[in-house]
Amino acid sequence: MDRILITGALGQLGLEFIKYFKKSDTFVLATDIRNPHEKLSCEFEKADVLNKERLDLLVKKYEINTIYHLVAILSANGEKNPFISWNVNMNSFQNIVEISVDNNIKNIFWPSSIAVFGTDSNLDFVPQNPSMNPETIYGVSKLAGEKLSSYYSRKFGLDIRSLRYPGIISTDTLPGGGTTDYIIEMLNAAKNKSDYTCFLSKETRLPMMYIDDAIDAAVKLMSVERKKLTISSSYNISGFSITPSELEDQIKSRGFNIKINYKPDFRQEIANSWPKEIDDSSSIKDWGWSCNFGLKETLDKVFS
Ligand code: AKB
Repeated sequence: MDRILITGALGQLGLEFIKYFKKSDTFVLATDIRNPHEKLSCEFEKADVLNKERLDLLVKKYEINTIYHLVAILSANGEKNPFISWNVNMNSFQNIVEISVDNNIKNIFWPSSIAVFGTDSNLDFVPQNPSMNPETIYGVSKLAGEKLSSYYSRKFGLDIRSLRYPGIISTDTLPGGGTTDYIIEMLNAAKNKSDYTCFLSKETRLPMMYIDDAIDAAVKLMSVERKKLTISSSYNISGFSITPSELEDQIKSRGFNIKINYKPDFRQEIANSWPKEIDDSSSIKDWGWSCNFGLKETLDKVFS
């Protein structure tokens, strides 16, 4: 039986993983540096992943055998303080690896991101393994994490599995400090009948994915036999791609009378260094990835 620790559990992905695992009655210990706003459907302990001793105690106390390590400072927030971002993203990862080695935990899920790519990665349709020179500290830390995952898996027999997530769309649980956040802000503005000022230009195409696909993909990847996996760093996955102006049209065609202004800020430069479309053929081939929510299905869910 899996006994799962989720770090950064009160973030966008964490809350959805908790909901998912509840359905199968899997034991989950959620940790975060904040307290939850409402009671969670699993165990919760307030803990900072940078505090290795405390996390180690919790892992022992709850007999954890699988870790979903979700703590990260995302792209836009990372640029405001690169040193803090590197510290949180890398040292938390390092602590998780050390704790896993010390407690004989093999199974780890750790999300990477489309932020690992850069302008020389063939951004129109980014392959699994192009040249990668990320332009944000978040992307640099995710790429370093990918390299460390491969290294630690070889060195210590860990089984760290990872996906390069695009922007993730959920309107109940919100992300914080990312570059793809505009899509959720615009959708929520439409639902709340308020105007919206978009921080990216109209024509900025970025890959996105509905939250249910993001969760299903991780759970599926974690359940596949190791020998089927040919990639030890992180897998490309893709949902659909969209620009802010295409999203505006979609929202209006569904009868929402929203006024949208465009005022690109520093996040535009980040978006310019990210993929427009993703080649996820390795995920399809190795572990049977398929996306259930295209643009239409995603918007149907959001506005249901
Ligand atoms: C961000 O915008 O920073 C994240 C990501 C794509 O990893 N949503």
